[in-house]
Amino acid sequence: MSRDEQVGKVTLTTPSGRSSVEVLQYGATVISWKYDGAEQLFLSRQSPLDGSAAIRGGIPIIFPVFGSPSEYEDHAGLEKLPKHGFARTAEWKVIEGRVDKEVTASCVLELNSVDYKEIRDAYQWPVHLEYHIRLSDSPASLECSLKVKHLAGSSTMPARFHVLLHNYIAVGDATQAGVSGLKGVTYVDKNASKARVAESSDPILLHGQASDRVYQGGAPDVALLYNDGSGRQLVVSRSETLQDTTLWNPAEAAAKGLKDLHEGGWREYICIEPGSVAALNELPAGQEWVGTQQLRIVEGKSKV
Ligand code: TA6
Repeated sequence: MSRDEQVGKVTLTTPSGRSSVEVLQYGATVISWKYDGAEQLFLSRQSPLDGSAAIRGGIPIIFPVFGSPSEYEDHAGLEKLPKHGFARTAEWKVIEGRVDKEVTASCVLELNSVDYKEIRDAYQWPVHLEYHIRLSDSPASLECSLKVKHLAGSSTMPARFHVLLHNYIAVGDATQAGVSGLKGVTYVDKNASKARVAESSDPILLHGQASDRVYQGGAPDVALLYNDGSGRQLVVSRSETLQDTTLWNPAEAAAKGLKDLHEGGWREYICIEPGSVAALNELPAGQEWVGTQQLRIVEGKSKV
């Protein structure tokens, strides 16, 4: 592991050199994951990386609210939070970095909500967040694990929160890529305001259509099919605690409204986002919650 304390960046590289990851302490945001030199994550060329605004790309951590609090009838205790909460725009601290055995590299970052007045003012529950990032060559994978501890203190009421890992997965062409693994899972279509439909097709092919769907429950393994002739896939798996899956791509029209997304950037990614967002988690004082995802590269069988 190497650290650039100047810009608050941690770089992890496996001993073989085949895999590397870059994490900013700003939001504990993974902004790059390379395997054999190929970038697996999307990062907008117009995204600020200086801490002035949320990052458009990589793996933003969404906590303690997904979307805007006003979207939810019951948003007690969350009303002062910004869209997607505070975790993705807070300055996290690095706890440790280690290279264990011969195939992995890892680091841990933490965030104490009580350390920041603006967080204390917006979120009444004192929580300690610990984010473990583990990089491996075999299998070629990136594991992200978030632990939330309710520190009790003044407020002994259960801490209320959503969690979501907002993966921007790089694709050659989002209008050709497919998403497999969600067949039969009911979803809320946020573009059709609350429509509930069970997914009938597999794979899902967006074909350049906007998608903003929250698939509820099941904690399925979801595969991104690049459909670029290589047969390669990226499989997103997760713990039962991250049981929901958001599938998002704004498509061309809505992308024009995203000032931090470079021209045509919407075609270069699909967001597959494991989360616990269909209902608020209620964590009793003194207890911990852990959610883990794994992104794994599966090489194509047919080398076309
Ligand atoms: O990924 C789902 C979503 O909630 C979409 O509705 C869209 O707003 C996206 O997150 C990006 O949100 P952001 O605040 O980063 O522009």
